Amino acid sequence: MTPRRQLATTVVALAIATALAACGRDEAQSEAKKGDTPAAAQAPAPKEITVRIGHAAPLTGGIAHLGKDNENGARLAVEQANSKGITIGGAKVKFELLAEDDEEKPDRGPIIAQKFADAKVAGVVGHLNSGVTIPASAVYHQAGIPMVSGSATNPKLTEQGFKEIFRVVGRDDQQGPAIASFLASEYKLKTVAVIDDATAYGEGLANEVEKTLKAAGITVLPRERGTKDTRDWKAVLTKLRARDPDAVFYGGMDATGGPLLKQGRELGMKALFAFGDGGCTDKMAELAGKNNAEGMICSQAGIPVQAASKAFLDAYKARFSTDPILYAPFTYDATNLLIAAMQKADSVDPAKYLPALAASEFKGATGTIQFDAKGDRKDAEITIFTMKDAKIEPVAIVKGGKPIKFGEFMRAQAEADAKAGSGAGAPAGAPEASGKAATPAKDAAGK
Ligand code: ABU
Repeated sequence: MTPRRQLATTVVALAIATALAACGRDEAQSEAKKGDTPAAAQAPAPKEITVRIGHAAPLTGGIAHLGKDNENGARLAVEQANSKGITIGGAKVKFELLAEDDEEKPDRGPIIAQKFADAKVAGVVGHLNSGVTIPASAVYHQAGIPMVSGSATNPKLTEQGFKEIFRVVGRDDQQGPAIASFLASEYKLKTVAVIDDATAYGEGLANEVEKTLKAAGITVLPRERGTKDTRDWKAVLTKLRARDPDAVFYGGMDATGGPLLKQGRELGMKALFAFGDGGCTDKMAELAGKNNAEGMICSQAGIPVQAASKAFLDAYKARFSTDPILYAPFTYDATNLLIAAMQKADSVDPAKYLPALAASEFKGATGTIQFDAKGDRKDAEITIFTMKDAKIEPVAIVKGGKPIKFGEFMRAQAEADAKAGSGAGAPAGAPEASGKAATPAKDAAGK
C-alpha cells in the first residue's frame, strides 16, 4: 500500500469510527452528520442531532380549531428554538415537532403515546383533552417521557403520582369554584341547571361547579348530560325550561356548547348561560349567534390570551396570520419549558432533564411557571369572561382563590415587569442557556 493510499484508508476508518460513536451515544434522537469528507474528519464540525417533541390534540372534528391553536403554539416555540442554533451536550440541536391528531378520542391517547415512545420523542406537549391525556399519561409514565399539557384541566391527570406529567394551566378544582363563586356573588341565582358532556373534563368541571353552587345555598337541578358529539340539545333544554332556572352551566367544549346556547335561546330560555374553558371562545358567538351569546359568562384556567406577552402575540400573528384562540400561549410555554430544561441539564435524555423540568422557574409568555410536587402549575390564574360584541372579554382574574378586576391585574403585572426591568423587545418565553426564559414583554398598558 502506498503511503498516500495508507493515509486515505486511515482517514476513512477514522470518519467511520466517529460516525459510529455518534450514533451509539444518542441512538434514535441523533443523526450523525453524513458525508463527512476526510478534511471534515480531521477538523470535525459540531455534531448535529435531531430532537423530537411530540404534540397531540384533535386536528379533525368539532374542536379541530382548538387543536390547531395548541399545535401552533408548540410549533412556534420549536421554530424559534431552531432559529437560535441551540447546542446541548456539545451537539447542535434541530428540534422536530411530531404532530398527531388524537381526534378527541380517549382510546387514541395511548395509541399516539406509544407511537411517540416508539419514535423516541424527548418530550410531549399535550394532549388537549383531559379524557385523552389521562389514559395517554400512563404510557408516557411507563416510557419515562416528560409530558406537559397546555390545556388538560381535570385534577386526576396530576393526581396519579406520575413524575413525568405536568400541566401549565390550572385545574378544574380551581376553575369550577372560581366561576361558580363568581356566578353566586355577581348574580341573584336561586336555581341553576348543570349539564355536562360526559367527558372527564366536562363531568369533572360540572361536579366542581355544582359543589360550589350548593355550598352557596343555590339549588342545583338534577344533572343533565350529552356527549362530546351532541349537537341537538332540544330534549334536554325543553325539560330544563319547565324548571325555569336562573342560570345554566355547561361543562363541555364550544362545538357542543354553541348549539346548546343557540337552542336554549330559540326555546325562549332567558337564563344566564355559563361555560368553562372549553366553551370560552369567540367561536361561541359564531355557533350560537351573536345576540344569543351576548352576556354569556365563561372561565379559562389561566390568563386570557390578550394578557400573554406581546412578543408571543406578535410572533404568533406573524407566523400564522391569525390570533391565538385559547391555549396556544400555554402550549408555547410548555414546549419552551421542555427545551429550557434540556438546556439546563445539558442533555436531551428524558431521565437526565426531567429533574430540571420539575424544578423549572420559567418566565414564559403566560408569566412565571413553577411546578408543585404533583406537576401542577403553582398559583395558576383563572380568568372570568363575558361575551361582548361577539368577543369574550376578561372581567376578573382569580388567583389564590381571590378575584381581582382584570384591569387591576394587568396594571399590577405591568408594574411588576417594570420593576423587574423586563425589556419590551425581549423574546417572550425564549429559553436561555440558564434554563430560564426572558421575562414576558407586555406593553406599557399591559395589553
Ligand atoms: N380544559 C378544557 C378542555 C381540555 C380538557 O379536556 O381538559
